[in-house]
Amino acid sequence: MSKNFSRREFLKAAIASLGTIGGAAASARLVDGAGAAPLAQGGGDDPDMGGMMGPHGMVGVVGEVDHEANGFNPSDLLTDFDYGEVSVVNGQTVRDYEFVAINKSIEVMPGIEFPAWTYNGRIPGPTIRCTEGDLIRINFFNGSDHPHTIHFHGIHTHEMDGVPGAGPGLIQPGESFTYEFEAEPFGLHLYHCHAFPLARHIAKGLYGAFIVDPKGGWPKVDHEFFMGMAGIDIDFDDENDFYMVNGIPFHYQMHPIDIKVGDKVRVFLVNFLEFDLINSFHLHANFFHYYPTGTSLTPSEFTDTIMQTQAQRGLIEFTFKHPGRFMFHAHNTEFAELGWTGNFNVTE
Ligand SMILES: [Cu+2]
Repeated sequence: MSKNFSRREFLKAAIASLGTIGGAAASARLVDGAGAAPLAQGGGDDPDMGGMMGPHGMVGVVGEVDHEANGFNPSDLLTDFDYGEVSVVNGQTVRDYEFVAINKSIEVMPGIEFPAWTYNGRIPGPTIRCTEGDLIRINFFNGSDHPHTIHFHGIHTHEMDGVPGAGPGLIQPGESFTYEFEAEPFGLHLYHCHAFPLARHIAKGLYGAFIVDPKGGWPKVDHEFFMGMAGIDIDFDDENDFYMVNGIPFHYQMHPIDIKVGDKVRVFLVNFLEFDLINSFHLHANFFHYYPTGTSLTPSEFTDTIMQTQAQRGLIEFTFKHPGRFMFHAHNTEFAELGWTGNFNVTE
């Protein structure tokens, strides 16, 4: 695919090529909100949606990726917090994790495979969750065919920084290393591979969230959801072709997140995006409190839209007053049309 082949052209090409594939399993077709209503009928699990069409008449997709073959389902990743193998040593909580870097083909859109690099076979990698002051040990084995690392955001020693030239540096295929540090400061952080070229190693899928709860915990809520925003550069031209939360474009548009009127909801939102500087999150028909990086218990803002540059993250808290189906999506509208869009299904 040539360098000048734009993402729009890619999208059109995808529509053209996939539209000719027969059979239910392979009937993945990108549909255009303006004039392709028949294509959008009958797909997905919710007739209210008119297939996969969002209320804005946005671009959607017909068909479903094979979550089982992928080894993860974004609906599960929302609440899949990994507390590790827990032990207590001299009064300190120790959390051990096993991380393996593996090459894996992920079906990111129906019929479209992405040759990903993953931590533990999923995108994003495990959502590490711990409490401030815990000792974290990540036993990392590189089972892939490229050198990788794990670089954690947070406070730690030079040896544990997970970059070339520090401590063990690059972990070669077949080799392993244990990253070890105390979890600080409390907040919402991330980890990712720091081998070069960095953007490529991250965009191939080597990233995940690292949540450090404050010692007394955050105020109690009814739901906590993790959302990792990112993009997919499917043709490796350093430009994203799809955008998504938790690995699969359009997933929460096809599978809305169920909550109830009056529920307190907390979203741990991380921007893992490469190749585009800014990402954003907009919630419909509501406002939310925003806690940048989650390092303070006092919100900085009461708003309905925030932006995050690369590696920025924060906590979002809200309660719906009215029932119905409400969108959340990037307010970079092009990102929304290329997959970064979803719905909350709010019931009484
Ligand atoms: Cu890497």
